[in-house]
Amino acid sequence: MKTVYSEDHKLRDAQSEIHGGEIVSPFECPRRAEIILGAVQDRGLGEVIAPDDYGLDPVLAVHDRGFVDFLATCAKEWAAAGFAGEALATCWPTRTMGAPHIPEHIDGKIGYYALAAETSITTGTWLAALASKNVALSATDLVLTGAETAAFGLCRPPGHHAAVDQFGGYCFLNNAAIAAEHALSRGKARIAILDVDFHHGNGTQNIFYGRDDVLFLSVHGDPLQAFPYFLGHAEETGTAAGEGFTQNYPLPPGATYELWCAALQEALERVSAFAPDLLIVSLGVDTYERDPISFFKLTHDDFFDYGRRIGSLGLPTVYLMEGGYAVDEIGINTTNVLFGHQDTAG
Ligand code: OKP
Ligand code: ZN
Repeated sequence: MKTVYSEDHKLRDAQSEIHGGEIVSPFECPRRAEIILGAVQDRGLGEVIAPDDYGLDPVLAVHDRGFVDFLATCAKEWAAAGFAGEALATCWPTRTMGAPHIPEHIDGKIGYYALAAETSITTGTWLAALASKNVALSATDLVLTGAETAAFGLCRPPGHHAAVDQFGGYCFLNNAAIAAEHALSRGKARIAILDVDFHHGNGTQNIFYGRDDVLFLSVHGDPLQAFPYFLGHAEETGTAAGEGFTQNYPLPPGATYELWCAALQEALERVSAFAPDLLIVSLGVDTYERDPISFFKLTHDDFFDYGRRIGSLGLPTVYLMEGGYAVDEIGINTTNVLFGHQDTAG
């Protein structure tokens, strides 16, 4: 399987994350991608190639124009306002306010576009996010052109929390959604997105919630107990034409692989019944037993096992990297899924 990778991920190198009331060094760090790349090369998964540049059109097919402009200029505006630190949201339009206007001051504007406070915006963030969506699109094109039956986009920063006009949870542009929309624009009729990251893919769900051409399925920590806390419940199944095209599988703290795998099997049956032209896997390996911010208990072998299950569907498949914060072991866990896939898909 080929891997698409861009060094530009390194431009996203934030120093601050709000965690447990402290400012800590971010869990989502450049070393994550370096370790995954190392495992891809050391284990001989396949060729590693650089992405093409797809410009902004595929981004604007998914995200709001004002949001995109905000991401591109936020760090500059923050510095121009006289703030010394990295840009962080501290004020939101909350449940009692609505948002009748978008604030002009960057301190308010960042709150309007943020879905959480932990994620800072730095000067390199926008270029890294652009490179990450190029990685996703290039990996998708490897499969769309028929050159490959599966591909791996080593995206960093991740994307699945980014909504039409919101960033947060370490995500800025929704790589999986951008890839899905791109596949539709290239003549594919039905896309399935399977999100196996520990956290619910609220952004992806938001983007396709009213649509019947993109099936979204997510297995994740129960939002009553885990980030993003306000979306990802089992009763969220889509709206209007999209009714029945979203399915969530929230699982409780300490869920075993047996339980996790039963949910995955249900999701895979839904994928098969939908008969998509393309399967996009939002691949987060923060389901790992030693992940520092998650509560599932998957082992190295479990990643290989579920990769086999996904591969056995026999679908054209694009894996796009999302989370995973046990950095020393992120490479083995990620490549185990990809080798598992190859084991059954051939
Ligand atoms: C990104 B991805 C603060 C909770 C916020 C953010 C987690 C983002 C995960 N203590 N944590 O889905 O792996
Ligand atoms: Zn995650």
